[in-house]
Amino acid sequence: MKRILVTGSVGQIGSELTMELRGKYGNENVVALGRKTKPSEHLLNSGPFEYANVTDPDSIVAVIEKYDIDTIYHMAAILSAVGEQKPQLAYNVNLNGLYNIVEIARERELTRVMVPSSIAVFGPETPQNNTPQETVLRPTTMYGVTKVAGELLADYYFNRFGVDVRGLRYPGIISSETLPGGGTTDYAVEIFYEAIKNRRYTCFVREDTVLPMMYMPDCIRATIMLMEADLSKLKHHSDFNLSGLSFSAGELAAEIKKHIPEFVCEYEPDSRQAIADSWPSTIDDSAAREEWGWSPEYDLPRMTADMIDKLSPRLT
Ligand code: AKB
Repeated sequence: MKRILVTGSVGQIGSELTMELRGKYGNENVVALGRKTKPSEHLLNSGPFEYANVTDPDSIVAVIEKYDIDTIYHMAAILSAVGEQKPQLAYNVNLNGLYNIVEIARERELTRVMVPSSIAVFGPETPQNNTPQETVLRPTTMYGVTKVAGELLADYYFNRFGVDVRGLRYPGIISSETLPGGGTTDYAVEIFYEAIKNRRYTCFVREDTVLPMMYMPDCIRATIMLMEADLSKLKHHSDFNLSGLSFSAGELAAEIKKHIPEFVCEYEPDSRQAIADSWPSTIDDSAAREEWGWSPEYDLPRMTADMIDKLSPRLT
């Protein structure tokens, strides 16, 4: 039986991933870990919840021992925009935190570890369209630097010590349960909340900014699919390109307008525009498709309709 620990369980992906894993493996077998943010009642009451800090390995080991954990989904991270405001914090949480997790996995011979990466590993010198799996990794953000180093560290632990670490380069994730915190792609979530509540949104990237995105159900499915994939079929481990859908901020606003005709979107690019401009527009994820059968289910119209259906009753 798998006993799973989810770090960053109060965050955008962690909160929904924890609930999905609890449904799949049993509530008592999935331990949610937070640092200080209060978890939702749902998360708190549906299974074990503990506070610990990924930069303090002893606090993690105590939880692993208490629950006899053999698998970790390591979702705790500082995202790109906050990472540019607080680069030292991003380095500490993203890189020292990851080192602690893979080192604990090595020492305790854990079965498997999920270490998310991001499209932030790419930079201005990377081909922007249909970005290949193997390509230039020269990011210009601290977040990107920690993600490139994290991929290399994770692959090192696999090759050198046999720790089964797996990871995906997440695009921007769009979801209706928990708001993202501090990323460059957050506008693609905020726009729904503001369109439903106020019929207006001021977007912090230009109308023609195209970034790779993914709807949460696809994100959760991809994450668990990779973790359950047959190891003998994997040629890559910690750095799978992952594609869902790509659209410009203007195309997203136009799709929302089909459901909310009064919606008005304005554009006032801020410092996050430079980060967005350094990332790709579309991603080639053929390695994920070939090695573990990945294929996304949501396109822009389906994702938009589902977001509005889910959020409208809560926000109006
Ligand atoms: C961010 O915008 O920082 C994240 C990411 C693409 O990794 N959503």
